[in-house]
Amino acid sequence: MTNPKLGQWRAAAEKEIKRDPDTLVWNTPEGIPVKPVYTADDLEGIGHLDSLPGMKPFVRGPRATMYTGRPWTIRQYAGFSTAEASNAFYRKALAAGQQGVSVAFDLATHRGYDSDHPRVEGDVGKAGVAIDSVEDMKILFDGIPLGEISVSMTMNGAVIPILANFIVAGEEQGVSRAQLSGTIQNDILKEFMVRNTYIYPPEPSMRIIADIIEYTAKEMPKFNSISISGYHMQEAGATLVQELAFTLADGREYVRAALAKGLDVDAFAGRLSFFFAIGMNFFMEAAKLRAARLLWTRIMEEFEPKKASSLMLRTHCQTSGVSLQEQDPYNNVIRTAYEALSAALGGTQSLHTNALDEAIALPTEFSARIARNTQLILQHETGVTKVVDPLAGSYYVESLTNDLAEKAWALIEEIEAMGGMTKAVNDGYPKRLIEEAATRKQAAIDRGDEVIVGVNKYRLETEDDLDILDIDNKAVREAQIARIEKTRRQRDPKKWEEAIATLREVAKTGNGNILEAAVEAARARATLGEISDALREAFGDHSAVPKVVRKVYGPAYEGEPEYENLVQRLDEFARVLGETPKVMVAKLGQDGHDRGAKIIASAFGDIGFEVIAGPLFQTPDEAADLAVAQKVHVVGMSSLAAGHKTLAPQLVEALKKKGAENVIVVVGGVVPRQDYQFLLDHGVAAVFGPGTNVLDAARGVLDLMEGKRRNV
Ligand code: MLC
Ligand code: 5AD
Repeated sequence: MTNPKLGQWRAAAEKEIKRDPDTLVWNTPEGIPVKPVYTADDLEGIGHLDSLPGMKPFVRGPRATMYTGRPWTIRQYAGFSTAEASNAFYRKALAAGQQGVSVAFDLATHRGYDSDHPRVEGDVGKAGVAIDSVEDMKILFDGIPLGEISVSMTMNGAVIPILANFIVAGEEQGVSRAQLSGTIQNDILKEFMVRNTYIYPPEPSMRIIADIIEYTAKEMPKFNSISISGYHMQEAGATLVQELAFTLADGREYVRAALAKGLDVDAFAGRLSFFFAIGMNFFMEAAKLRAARLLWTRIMEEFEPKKASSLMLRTHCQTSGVSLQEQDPYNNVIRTAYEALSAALGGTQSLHTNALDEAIALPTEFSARIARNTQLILQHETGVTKVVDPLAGSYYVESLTNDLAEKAWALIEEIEAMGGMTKAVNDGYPKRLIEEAATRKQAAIDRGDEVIVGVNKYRLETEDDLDILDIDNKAVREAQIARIEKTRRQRDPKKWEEAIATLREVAKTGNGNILEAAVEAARARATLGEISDALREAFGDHSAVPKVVRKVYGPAYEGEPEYENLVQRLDEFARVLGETPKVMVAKLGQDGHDRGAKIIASAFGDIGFEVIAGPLFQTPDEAADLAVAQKVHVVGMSSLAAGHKTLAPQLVEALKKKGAENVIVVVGGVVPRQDYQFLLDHGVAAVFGPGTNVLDAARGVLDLMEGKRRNV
C-alpha cells in the first residue's frame, strides 16, 4: 500500500531542489539505490520484522540481552617486534581497559618461515610479532592467564604450528587445552582471494581446516575453531554485498568440509565465528551485520542442527583500515569512532578500532590508547549499550537489511551453482569481482566523485609531522636467531626426529589428525619453520599467477581531458622511445597485500603502459632478474608491510649488479614520509605514498622516463 502522502512529499521535494527528487537517489557500489526518504511502505514483505534478539533468525543479535547483559569485547589486534615487546604491550593494554588479546604475527611467521630463513630478511618483526617456537609463545603470554583471558590469533598459513605452540604454551602455563578460550582465524579461502598468506595449495589447506575443527571440537570446547573473514575482502575493495556473500559462502564450505570428516554438525557449528570490516557507509554497515546473521541461520538450517547455537552468527569486527588516510591523520580518530558506533549498532561481539596512524605504520602507545579509548567511551559514556538493537524498526535500516540479504543471497547462489566456494576461488571469480570493484572505487576517488576529507578535498597545504613506530628489524632478527639456535641446541634430538617423522607421515597418508601430531612436535620443540616444512613436503607450495583486470579504470575516465591528455602524452613519448614504456609492478618479501599493486597495474595498463605484474613473494634478486628478462624501463615496488627500507635498496643494488642500472625504481604504498629521503638516497627515483592519485603517479613516472626530473 502506497502512502497517499508520498505524492505530496514529491511535490514539496521538487519545489525545494528545483529538480526531480529521483535525482537524489544514491546508487551505492552494491547496486542498491538508496532513496532520500523511506516509509512504512518499504517494510512490506520483509519477513524478519517480528523477530527478537537471541532467537532465530538472530537478525537482532545472537544474545537475548546483548550489551545490556555484557558489552562487546574490546579486543585490539596488536603485535610487533619480539615476543617480549609484544607481551609488555598486551599487559599494559589489558591494565588500561582492553578485555581480550589479539595477536598479530609477522609475515615470516604467517608464511611458515623461521626468522633465520633468507627469504624473510625484510619481514621479521615488522608487521607483527615474530614467533619461531613454543619458547617465543611462552614469552608472548607470560603473566597473561590463558585460563581467563581469551586470545585471538590471526593465523591462516602456518595455522598448524601456531595453534600447536599455543596449546603447548598453555599446557606449560598450567592451563589445559580444554580450558583455553579464544579464536584462531584459520580461514584459508579468503587468503587465496585477497590476503595471500597461504602456504599450501587449496585442497590440503582445506584438510588442515577440517582437522583443526575436528581437534578443537573434541579437545577444546571453549575455543572458536575459525574466524570466517570478510574483513580482508572489504579491505581489498569488495562491496558490502560481495563481502557478505563470499564470507558466508566460505562458511558453508567449511561446514561441508567438517561434515565430510564425519563430525556431527552440533559438535562444531556453535564454535564457528565470523569477522567483518566496518567501513564508512554507516547505516549499511550496521545493516550488513543484521543481514549476515539472518543469512547464516538460513544456510545452517540446511544442515538440520538440533542446537539453536549452531544457527547463530557471532562476529568480531574491525573498523576499516583503508578508510583511514595518511593526510591530516587526526581525522582518522573521527572516522574510526563512527565506524565503531556502526559496529555496535550492528551488534558485534568483539571489536578492534584502528589507530590514527594506520595509513603509515603500526600503532604507537599513544595512538593505541586513543583507539582503545574510542571503544571505552562508547561503552561507558554514550548509553549505546543500554538497549538491544536500537535500529530495529527503522524503515531505512530494515529495508537495507533486506536489500543486502537479497543481493548477497543471489551471489551466494551463484557461487553454489559454480560448485561452491573452493571451486569459485580456484577459478578466480570472486577475486576478479573484488579487484574490479577496487579499481572502480579508486577511479571514483581519483575523479573526486567520492570525497575523502583531507585527501581529495579540503587538503592541507602542509602536514604536521607525526611520531610513528619504527622497528629495528635487524636487531629483532638477530635476537630471534639466537633464540632459535638455543632451542635447537637444547632439545632432545631423538624426540624431535620422531615427532617430525610422525607429522610427515600423518600429512602424507591422511591417517590421523595433523594438529594432534603437530602438538607432539611442538612439545619436542620443533620450530615453526620445521613443522611447516614437514607439511610442505607432503603438500607442496601454492603459487598464484597474477592476473590484472583491464578496462575498468580507463572507461571511468573516458572523455575527461585530464585522462585523455595523459594517454596522448604517453602515446607521443612511446613514439619517441620507439617502443611502449614498460613498467613492472613488483611485490617483494612476504607482503601479500596486493590491492595497490593490482590497481596500479590495471590503471597503468589502461593509460597505455605495457605492464608486467610480478608474482608475490619475490626476493629483490628474483625481481631484478624478471625486470632484466622483460627489459622493463621502470620497476614499481609496492610495499605495505614495512619492508621497504631493507628491500628497496637491495632491489636497486641487484639491478645494478645485473647491468640494469638504467631501470628506474619507484616505490609506492605505506611508506612514512620520514623514510622518503632514505629511499631517495639509496637509488629510488620516486616515492608515492598513501593517498596518491593514480594519474599523478602515472605522470610522475612519465616525467622520470622523459628525464624531466631526476626524482619526484
Ligand atoms: C556474551 N556472553 C554473554 C552475553 N554476551 N553472557 C551473558 N549475557 C550476555 N549478554 C558470553 C558468551 O556466551 C561467551 O561465553 C562470553 O560471554 C564471551 O562473549 P562472546 O560474545 O563470545 O565474545 P568473545 O569471547 O570476545 O568472542 C567473540 C568471537 C570470537 C566469538 C567473535 O571469535 C573472537 O573473539 N574473535 C576475535 C577475532 C579477532 O580478534 N580477529 C582479529 C583479526 S585481525 P561462551 O562460553 O559462550 O564462549 C586481522 C587483520 C589482518 O585479521 O589481516 O592481519
Ligand atoms: N598491530 C596492530 N594493528 C595491526 N593491523 C595489522 N597488523 C597490525 C599490528 N601488528 C591492523 C591494521 C590493518 C589491519 C589488517 O589490521 O589496522 O589495516
